[in-house]
Amino acid sequence: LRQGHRLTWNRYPTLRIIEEYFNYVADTYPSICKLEKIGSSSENRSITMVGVSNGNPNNMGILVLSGLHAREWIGITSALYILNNIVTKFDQQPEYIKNKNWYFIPLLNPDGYEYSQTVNRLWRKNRRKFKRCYGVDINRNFGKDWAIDGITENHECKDAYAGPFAFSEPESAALRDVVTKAKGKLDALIDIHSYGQLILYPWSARPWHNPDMKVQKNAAEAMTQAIFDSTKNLYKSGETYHMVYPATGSALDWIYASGVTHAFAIETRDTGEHGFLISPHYIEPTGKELFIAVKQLAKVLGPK
Ligand code: ING
Ligand code: ZN
Repeated sequence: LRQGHRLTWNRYPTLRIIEEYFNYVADTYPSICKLEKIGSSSENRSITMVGVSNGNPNNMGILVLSGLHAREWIGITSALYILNNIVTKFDQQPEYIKNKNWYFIPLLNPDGYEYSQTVNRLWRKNRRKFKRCYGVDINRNFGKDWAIDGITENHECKDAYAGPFAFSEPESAALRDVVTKAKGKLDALIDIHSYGQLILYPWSARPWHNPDMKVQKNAAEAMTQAIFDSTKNLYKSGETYHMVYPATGSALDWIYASGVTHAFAIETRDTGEHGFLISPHYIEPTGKELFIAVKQLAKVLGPK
């Protein structure tokens, strides 16, 4: 299937269709897209990053991440939607979109995704095998304030298990290595989750403000306003710790702490009516509003 792909916005894609789509964009838009295998999952599936760039040496970098949590299917389709809209209409994009280095990792946890598609729809973690249970919560396995709530040894049956040590998992280690390697060239992060309609910034594990909170607050409010102006759909914004719940070892906190000032997590639709089980009918409207948020962020960042 070198010339085509089976990704549509009418249903949630299988892992195979997502992989096929990655190959399709790389084959179809070779002058701006390249695939990088950034790691292998514990069940030995590839973790893929799609880089999109016009090669301008002054570009700032934006990392769009999703699929840390297996059951959050609409977050994954939202990242794919953004990727698709940027690459298929690249020439029509404004300068503040074209002059960025985009790093897309739409499916950081392929093992969990496959399991949630075939066995347990509400699976959250990866599929690492422990004595009693399976799985580490990738979004609790990063090395900033890792397991300060003690959800480590003997907690492997919990949905928010932090793992035996920070970066114990191939998925979080792969992302750490990408961020470390991009050092200084990454300016923003959008980590997409579902659900709640929230734009979140650090800290997640601590109740106090981070030093860049005002900058993030302004950018987050610009994003929620842009979504509202064009869709009348309401997103709220704030610090994860206060808006959601305390969360240790998150990708958001670690990536921010490693120097990415504009670091956000977005919780997509809805506000709880359907939650993780949101109908594929919402893939397109949710993708659209996430693209609006990402465009607004790219605009706020401006050219370097
Ligand atoms: N929510 C996130 C979670 O990991 C979050 C909330 C976002 C925590 C960003 C920390 C950082 O629990 C979902 N739905 O996964
Ligand atoms: Zn999540």
